[in-house]
Amino acid sequence: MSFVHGESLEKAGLGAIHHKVLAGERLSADDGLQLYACTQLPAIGYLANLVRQRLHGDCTYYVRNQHINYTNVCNKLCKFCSFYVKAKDERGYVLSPEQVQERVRQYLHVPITEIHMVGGVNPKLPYSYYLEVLRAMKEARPQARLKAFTMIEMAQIQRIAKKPLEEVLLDLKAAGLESLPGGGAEVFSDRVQGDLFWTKSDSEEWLRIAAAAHRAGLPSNATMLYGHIENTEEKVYHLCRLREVQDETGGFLAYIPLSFHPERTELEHLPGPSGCLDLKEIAVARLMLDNFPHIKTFWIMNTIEVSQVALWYGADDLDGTIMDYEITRKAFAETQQRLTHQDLMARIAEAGRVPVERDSLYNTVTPSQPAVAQVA
Ligand code: V47
Repeated sequence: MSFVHGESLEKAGLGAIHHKVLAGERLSADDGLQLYACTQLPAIGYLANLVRQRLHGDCTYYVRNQHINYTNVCNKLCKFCSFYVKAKDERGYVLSPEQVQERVRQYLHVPITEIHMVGGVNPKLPYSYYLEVLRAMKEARPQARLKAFTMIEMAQIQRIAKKPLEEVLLDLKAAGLESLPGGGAEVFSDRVQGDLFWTKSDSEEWLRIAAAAHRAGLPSNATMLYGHIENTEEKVYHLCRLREVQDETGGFLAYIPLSFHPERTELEHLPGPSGCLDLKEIAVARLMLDNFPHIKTFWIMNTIEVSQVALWYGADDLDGTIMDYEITRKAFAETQQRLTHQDLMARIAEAGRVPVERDSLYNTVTPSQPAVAQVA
């Protein structure tokens, strides 16, 4: 099926959206609903790829990164999460700043440029802990960019700091923080929140903290967790609110739709999203989020194969080599949790795209001499 002359797009009911995409016009919330309702997945992918090509050509970004989870103790009790434990659980852990530093040192032989650190909301941790952990990482690996703490953790850090958010953000920045990951947004819906994550900050609070971080010079990512009990209207609302805040701050770097994995969660009875939905989320996001520079396919959750296809459905970023990803490790312990640098480049090339190594802030990393005993 060829979309080039637009007849197939007309047949798929996407003619008007096609015209807007060609003209670079913003899509409306109704357009978003129409895209989600469309069953012609390749047609949506074709449109998303027009935007992707315009913005990035064949470039596909990846980062050499390490994930660290400083604690799994969390008081939020989200039904979709297989990572957290309650305060008294014997499986609970908190890494000391020294232990976090040790984790960083473990991979000093690998040319990692980003450390992505998040954890549970653990009210036992004092304000000083967060600052010390950042300093410890920076000391061990001064060149790496620190991307840490979701908006939900930020709300807890401010609570414990008992200071205005703006001051807290500046303290964390002075301790080495350079950007924030996009987690904790889930779905901007009171209905879904009431059922799945009722103890967390609501959507407006998440957006308020993100905007404050952007104003403090800390860019962030944004996510949406899909494939559980959310509906299409809620997803379109989520995308539109992100787009509005991005119009105000310009601080979002990438949007990452997160494919829900029900295994070992309280929602284990749900089937979880299909690969087709994974691709649709990427494509609809690329079309709706016209002011987001990057759309990331998080291969750990989407699988590397679906992610390769996603590079033709609007995604321009694959995340990274990812040393030690814990959030869904329990859910799919058997699957591969890391790809070497060579693997990742080969997978991008196999998909017909051009690999470009980037750092956290999307600066291009120029290839250096391979490190001795390089594994990623
Ligand atoms: O906020 C929790 C989600 C998020 C499950 O910013 C789950 O570069 C699927 O935000 N199945 C954390 N998802 C991960 C995250 C992230 C990942 C990669 C890159 C970036 C970035 C951010 O994971 C949580 C939650 O929404 N999550 N449980 C689950 N069972």
